Amino acid sequence: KDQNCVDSNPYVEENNEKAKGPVTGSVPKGKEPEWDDNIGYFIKKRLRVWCRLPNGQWGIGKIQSTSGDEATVSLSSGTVIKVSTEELIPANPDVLEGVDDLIQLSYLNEPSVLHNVKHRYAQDLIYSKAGPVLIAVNPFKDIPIYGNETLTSYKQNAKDSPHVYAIADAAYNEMMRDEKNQSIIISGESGAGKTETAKYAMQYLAALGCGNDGMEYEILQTNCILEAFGNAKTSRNDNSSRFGKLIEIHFTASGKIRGAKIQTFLLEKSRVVQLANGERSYHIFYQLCAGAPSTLRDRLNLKMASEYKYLNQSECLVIDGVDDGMKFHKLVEALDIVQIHKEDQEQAFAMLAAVLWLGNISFQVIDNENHVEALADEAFNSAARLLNCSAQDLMLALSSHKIQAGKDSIAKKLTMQQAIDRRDALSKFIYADLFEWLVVQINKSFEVGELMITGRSISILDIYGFESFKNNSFEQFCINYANERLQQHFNRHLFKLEQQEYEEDGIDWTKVDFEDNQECLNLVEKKPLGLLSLLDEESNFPNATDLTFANKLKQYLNGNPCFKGERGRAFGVCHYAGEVVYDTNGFLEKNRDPMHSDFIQLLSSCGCQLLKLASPSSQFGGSESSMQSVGTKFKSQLFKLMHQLEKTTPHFIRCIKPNAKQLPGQYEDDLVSKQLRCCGVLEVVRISRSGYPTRMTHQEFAGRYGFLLPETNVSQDPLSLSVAVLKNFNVLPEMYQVGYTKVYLRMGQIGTLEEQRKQFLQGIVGVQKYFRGGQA
Ligand code: AD9
Ligand code: MG
Repeated sequence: KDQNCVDSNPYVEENNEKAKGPVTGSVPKGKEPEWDDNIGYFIKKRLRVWCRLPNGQWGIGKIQSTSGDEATVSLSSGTVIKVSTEELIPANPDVLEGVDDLIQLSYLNEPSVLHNVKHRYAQDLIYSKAGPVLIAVNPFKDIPIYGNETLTSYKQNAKDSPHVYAIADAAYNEMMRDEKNQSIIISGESGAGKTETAKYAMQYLAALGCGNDGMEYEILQTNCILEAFGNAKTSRNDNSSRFGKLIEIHFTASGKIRGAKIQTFLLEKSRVVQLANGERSYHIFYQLCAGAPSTLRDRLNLKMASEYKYLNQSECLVIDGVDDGMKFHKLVEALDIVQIHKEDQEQAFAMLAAVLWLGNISFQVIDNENHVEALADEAFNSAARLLNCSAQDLMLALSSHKIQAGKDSIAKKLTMQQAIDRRDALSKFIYADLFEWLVVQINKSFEVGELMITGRSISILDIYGFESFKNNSFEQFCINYANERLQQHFNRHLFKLEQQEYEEDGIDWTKVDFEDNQECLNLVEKKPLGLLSLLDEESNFPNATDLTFANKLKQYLNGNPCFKGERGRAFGVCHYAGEVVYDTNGFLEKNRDPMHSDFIQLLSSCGCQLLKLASPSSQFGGSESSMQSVGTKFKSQLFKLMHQLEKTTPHFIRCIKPNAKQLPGQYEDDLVSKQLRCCGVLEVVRISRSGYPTRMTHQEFAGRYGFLLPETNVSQDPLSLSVAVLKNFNVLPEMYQVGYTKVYLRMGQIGTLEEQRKQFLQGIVGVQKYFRGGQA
């Protein structure tokens, strides 16, 4: 294996523990004095290195001396420490401090990457490139890098530093040039800034594509609406998206916006009825309670948020710095702008109020078999009235369960817990349908015929990032599976792009293999012995439990290297971003997501037009998809999404959360490095780096190093000058390639040339000083 490749790079390993194996030593054996054969390390006196400090942080310093396998390092802080040479990691020359693109780093290793991103972040340079990928570190404060002025600079190509605008600009230009659909794929963990980034991308595209009809303005308003209904405060993010979203923006041949289409994925329904302490339900509930005008309040019999059990259970009703009442007014404005009729708005608010009142319904035991019945109190009557159904029908739906016996149906009474579960299921059902209805309405107002065939669209994907908590359930499983799919898309494209450049520039290039996550996808998707299939199978057994499901997984999946059988109800999956242990508790029920036929009956007999109109895919239609399990439906949704994205030219943005407290100016090294590793950024750079990470046009290269040649022929063209430089400094043939337009160097090579250049320039300064001294 080519020892110059970074395959053995330590930062792909778990944690920032001791670096093992050659890091980025790119100096061939026997060639340079600093290559120590015994240690296999690139060590040299005065070489800048990174080493782990006793407090676990990385420190930068210079090697003073080495003795055996111990080095004395003088740190930049002035302290001198002794470190095992094995633990030393080469640092980059000063000239590479805070480079725009990580790929420019001579030495690519964890501390160098971290330092570079941190160095930039400290100067509010929140964006960096990792090859073709944009890295965005959440500033948690407003920085003046958005808005018309910056926007115009990017539009006019006056600026090209890494920015979400630059990505949107590239997508737009490529779309116009190639007439090919584009996509901007944004990922990162919760609170990392995906949704904000997506909005800035939309803002830029709206500015580029603004026409006379104001459609761009309408499109931007959808963010406010979908955030009200689909975002909530969690412990990680005050405005956390609880659904995935893909928005396609379509353009005319002259580059003006002509329409849009929004697709959403797997809304977290459980949040409507159950909250963790300190978290909130969907913003819209609080906005409605705080901001509804008095006439609406009367019509909906609306109380304060604190009076509703669904909202007050978590002891968190407000968000610092957020005025829910004001947000409600903005929401109504946005609903007006996207042309949702006032009557429909009123119906939607009525459904929300109905859900809140449903949560307040309580039950009383009515017989000695512990069967219950809903109390016909204010909550019950308000809910029935708002749903526009008879009290009798609602009572029946909440207190009994209809069982089909041949042609007849028998109503079976419910116990307390069953009745509560049923009430909550109805609430979730209504809310999910309302959300779906809303998306359909929004899409109606942007509809412009057959959209995907235009070849002039940009899709922006803002999906939930990889999650690994202490306790992981079905939701995390679905989210991580989605990320696994996206990761595959990411890998494939980055390799393709990388290799395409070499091919186009005439570089002799052997295809690089990459860390394929197909095995993990097989584990989830394979039929009949994959996680989802087994889950469906078990979900269909009436007597199955979470434990029998876990056992079944262990029985059939143990052979897959990505599967880890754990004790009891748990099982582990080795995801591309790390191993996650899932608790099967609730998997079957969440996967079945029973669609009580009684609800369908109840709601279709009631006067709430809105839910009936929801969408063709709505549960009311009893379509095939409504018979599918949640897991299977999600899988086919993802397949459709990938298929759609596959037909686009992708642009990737990876958002990074620099601290867990959502505070500005705090950069936690470990947290950042974990994310860079998890979301695969380090891997991408590593992949990109295993080729020729340094690329300079012939002109740039000749301009920077040409003067180092003992004899420079000024008339020489940049190409011959470049080749002369490479020859003169004995850059080995396997260390570079010269393409039609650029010089390609292997990792570490530029450092050597830079050093020569520095010495040369220092020499000149020295001579100048000497002469000045002489004159004095
Ligand atoms: V989640 O997976 O939906 O929970 P996101 O979407 O990744 O998450 P979000 O975009 O909501 O995170 O960002 C969280 C918060 O960070 C925002 O509410 C802002 O307060 C803050 N943020 C994010 N990006 C920026 C930015 N570019 N400038 C300023 C930002 N603040
Ligand atoms: Mg979000």
